[in-house]
Amino acid sequence: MALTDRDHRLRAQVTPEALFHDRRRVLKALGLLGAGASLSPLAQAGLLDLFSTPAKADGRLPLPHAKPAAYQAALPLTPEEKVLGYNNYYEFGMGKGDPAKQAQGLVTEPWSLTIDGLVAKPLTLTVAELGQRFALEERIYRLRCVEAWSMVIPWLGFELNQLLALVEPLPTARYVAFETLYDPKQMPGQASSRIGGGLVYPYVEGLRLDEARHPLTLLALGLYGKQLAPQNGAPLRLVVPWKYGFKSIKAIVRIRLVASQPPTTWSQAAPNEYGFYANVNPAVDHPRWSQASERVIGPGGLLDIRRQPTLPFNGYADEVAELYQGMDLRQWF
Ligand SMILES: Nc1nc2c(c(=O)[nH]1)N[C@H]1C(S)=C(S)[C@@H](COP(=O)(O)O)O[C@H]1N2
Ligand SMILES: [Mo]
Repeated sequence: MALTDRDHRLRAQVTPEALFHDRRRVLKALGLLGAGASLSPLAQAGLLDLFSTPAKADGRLPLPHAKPAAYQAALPLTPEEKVLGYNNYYEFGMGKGDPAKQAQGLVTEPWSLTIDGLVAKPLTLTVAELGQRFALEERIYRLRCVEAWSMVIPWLGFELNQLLALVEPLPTARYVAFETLYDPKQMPGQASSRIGGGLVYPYVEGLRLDEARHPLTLLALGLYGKQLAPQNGAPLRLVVPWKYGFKSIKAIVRIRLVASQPPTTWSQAAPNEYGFYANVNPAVDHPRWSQASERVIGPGGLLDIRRQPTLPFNGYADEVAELYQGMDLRQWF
């Protein structure tokens, strides 16, 4: 799908600055910029979005990349300021605005990634080497959080499959395990359960080998044409667009090929609420809320609070449904 003229116009119009001022103007007109105004919960969510916005330039370097037509989805993008300001990253706190504030000091360079386990050629590469070895592509993907909000993000990355091919998985390898940096000095949530929500750290995730090899599965080094910001998982994170966002693990230091299903952080924390597969599925509700629809964090202003139906496999069913043929997706949620 190529970008239409309308997509280009949409993109050009929705600069972070324009959006920010527009929202302030609306808030002012409504008298909501003073303290104490009473707001509906949904409007409050919009206000929280506003106040979680990082205002200053962040020094992210541009990354050269191709724009393959197949991945330029004609979807309204979530503005960059919202992608940078509304995050889940419990290593830096549980509030949506915490990572943008608390992660800025994270040292992301130099950074090494080790790929080992059941492979013929284990390998350690720096992120700089990864960037040299693999050509980056821009891929516009939907991101659907298990909390029932969604974004559309232009990632920069390469297919994880390319990296897996390099290390040559052994026939006994059936799963891939991922691990975030463990450094409680830099990641305060790892040192304090009050900040980090009591998860077991380092954050770990996993995929079946065929999921990891699927062409949609991306190792991302950037978004919106530039390096990842710390709050989005710099310097290197996973993106698996048909699964709930918690599968897309940030700040990866190790990828291990293994024989059996590896433990994953959220399914360990609450096994009845978060499964290993975590495929986006409108028909299987979270025990505490419906997954039938989602709140769109899109280009709209404060008062444009939209919900849309959740799509099976987050809209990627044509590409990935075959991976799960014959599986009961209620059981393997
Ligand atoms: N290490 C780590 N990775 C993580 C998380 C986290 O808390 N720690 N949160 C996950 C969740 S729940 C989501 S929705 C996405 C959010 O990515 P974003 O903040 O870049 O939008 O990151 C995922 N990756
Ligand atoms: Mo999430």
